[in-house]
Amino acid sequence: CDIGSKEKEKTLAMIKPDGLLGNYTERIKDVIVDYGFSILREITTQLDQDSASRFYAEHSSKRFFPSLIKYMTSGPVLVMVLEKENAIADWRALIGPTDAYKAKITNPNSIRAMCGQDSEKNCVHGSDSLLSAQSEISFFFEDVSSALHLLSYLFASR
Ligand code: RTP
Ligand code: MG
Repeated sequence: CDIGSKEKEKTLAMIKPDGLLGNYTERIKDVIVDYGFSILREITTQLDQDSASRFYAEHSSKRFFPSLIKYMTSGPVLVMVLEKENAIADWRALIGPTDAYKAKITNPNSIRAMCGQDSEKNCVHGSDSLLSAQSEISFFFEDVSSALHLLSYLFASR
């Protein structure tokens, strides 16, 4: 491979219910593509209590957890696997700080400044580490693709 070429990295991005309701999907996707990310996978789904609680399990003891689950289950979400060099950190930088109200002041060009409202309704999610990116991608995608893989393997070996 070329000297100086860097490994691509994958991250999980999500447009939360307020982002979909506010019709921000196309604007967010334009930003994603403008910044050089490839959208490898994409699914629109409705989280239920159980799946939202498992997805945000790290926050289960926080005061804001019940409200977070109510918010995340209030409508469909659009989940994407994004790929580029340094995708995890770059996507986190692009979405801006958790509190969208603060983002409008400190990071006015961020995605949360564009479509979020406050410390909860911040319209997008991004994985925060390599480990969480891997587990969040399998949470939504790998199970299906590995099941299909296994099926095609079983079928081919008949
Ligand atoms: P995310 O996981 O959704 O990308 O957000 P994040 O890393 O920036 O923030 P995190 O601390 O992981 O919080 C997860 C989500 O919980 C809601 N939240 N509400 N009311 C509050 O003080 C509060 N703090 C966090 C937000 O929706 C946040 O994105
Ligand atoms: Mg987080």
